[in-house]
Amino acid sequence: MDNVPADMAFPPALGPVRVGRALAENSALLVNPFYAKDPRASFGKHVLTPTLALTSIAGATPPNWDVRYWDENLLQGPPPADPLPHVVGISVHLTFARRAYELAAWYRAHGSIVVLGGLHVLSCPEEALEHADAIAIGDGVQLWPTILSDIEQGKLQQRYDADYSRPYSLDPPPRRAILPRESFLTTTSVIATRGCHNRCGFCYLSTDGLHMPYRMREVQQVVAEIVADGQPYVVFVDNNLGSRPAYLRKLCAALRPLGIIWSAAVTIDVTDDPTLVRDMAQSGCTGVFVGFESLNEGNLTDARKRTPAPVDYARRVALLHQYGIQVNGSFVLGFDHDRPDVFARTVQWIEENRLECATFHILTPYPGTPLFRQLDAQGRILHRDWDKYDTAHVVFQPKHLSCAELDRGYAWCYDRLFSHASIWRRRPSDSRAVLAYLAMSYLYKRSNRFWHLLIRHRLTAALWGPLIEHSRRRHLKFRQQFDARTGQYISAGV
Ligand code: B12
Ligand code: SF4
Repeated sequence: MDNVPADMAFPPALGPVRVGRALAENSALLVNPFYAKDPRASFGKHVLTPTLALTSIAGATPPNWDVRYWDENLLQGPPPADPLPHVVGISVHLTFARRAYELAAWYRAHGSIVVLGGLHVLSCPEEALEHADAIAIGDGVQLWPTILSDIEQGKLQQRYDADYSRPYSLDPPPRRAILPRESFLTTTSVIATRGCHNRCGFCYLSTDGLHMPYRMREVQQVVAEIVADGQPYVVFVDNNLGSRPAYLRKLCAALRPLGIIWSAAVTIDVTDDPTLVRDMAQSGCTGVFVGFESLNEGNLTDARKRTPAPVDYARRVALLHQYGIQVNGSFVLGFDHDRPDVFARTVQWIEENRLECATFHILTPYPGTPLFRQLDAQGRILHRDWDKYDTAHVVFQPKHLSCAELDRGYAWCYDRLFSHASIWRRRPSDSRAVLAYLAMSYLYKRSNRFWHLLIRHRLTAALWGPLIEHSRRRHLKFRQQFDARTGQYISAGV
């Protein structure tokens, strides 16, 4: 943790318990707990856009309840307790489960009612129940109004269950007004679809008991949310926005007149039809996050990932680039077919294909997934210290690598990716886009000290706002040129 400022390595102190504080009736506080930042990745990642979990829960809060939001990762200290919230709702992921339980104990000791929800509660309900007055398993938007109503009537249950089969369009819009807008690059995180046509063995979507069929929201609902938030840059947080190409095409048609720019996670098969890629670009898509996972076909087969063959990845990346869409590739390291050469081969491929950005993840068996069961049965799980299940630590015994090799290789990949040489090698082939690419790369990837200052002083939106607006204008200009004549984009460098 040498390169991590103390307030990004450790959670804020909670202070002694003071009983007898005034309790604010019908007030709910929604908390996103602290997690330690990875010194190898960009500190800017957390403030790119907020998670939709808490704004969605806020959107489902009945009007007679007052609701507030606190994200400990915005470095503004511990969550408020004066006056004491009547109910505290905490989102729990496995990487910050320990902190979530600490917060739960602290608020309960003061006298608040604590409700825990989120992915880890679904994976490990018994564990979560030990720390809460009630747990919400599955879709919190359906459960939250019932939980609050039961509290009002003094008949709170310990456990509430909902699956994800209800039509998605019945959900109320998330309440983004509760967010501290100055702290995020954009507050418009949006979700259009839920689920994925794949079920990779390592993905949380394969968790036991998680029934999440693919669901799409009405395109006009999505557009209305984007317009209401009024930001130039929109981030789709869907697991895979491209699972249904016909839906994506319809969405693109509706986004096009808005003049915004957007990015989303998709699988690489979105490039099966080049006209879909064109539609994405013409509607403002300037970047995609693609889970390539591995360049080794055996690994993809083992993970049961239905995907085009890795030998065809390069052509598909080139197609996205041709339409001015930047590619942020996600790679998982430590699969059973990975040997010590996996690190250099992966980074070399990223450089050869000029991926503007990449993220690396050490293979992590999330509890309840087929991968966890397989490694557990083989006696390869090293421990159940969930804090370390953050894809930056080795938590299982790899097959053809030692734990130390995997750990060193992962660090090497990031060091290499963020090096001047690699940033330069991956510059866009169109010289007009190079300057914008370099500015963004250096600001995002090589400015962690600066990010720390921006986050602490709540300057993220103030600094990035003009850059985003500049990118949007450039993109619109290129789009006009494209529409008018050339038939081909050059990178807008967003
Ligand atoms: C946005 C996002 C982020 C953002 C967070 C931004 C921020 N400012 O907080 C950033 C980029 C920082 C991020 C980072 C990471 N992320 Co992330 N992220 C997401 C993403 C894409 C969207 C989350 C979201 O908004 N979902 C939509 C909401 C509505 O769904 P939900 O969170 O499940 O919430 C529902 C229920 O769970 C429940 N619920 C949730 N909280 C609560 C609370 C209460 C009180 C109640 C009643 C109910 C409830 O109700 C909600 C509505 O139905 C998800 C993938 C996805 N599509 O979910 C991955 C995801 C959550 N991330 C994941 C991972 C692994 C990470 C990283 C560890 C990866 C890495 N190494 O960098 C890091 C580190 C974070 C950490 N240590 O925990 C995994 C988690 C896997 C797991 N089993 O825990 C996911 C699922 C991606 C994946 N496919 O694997 N992430
Ligand atoms: S393609 Fe991505 S989102 Fe879909 S199941 Fe696989 S890892 Fe999960």
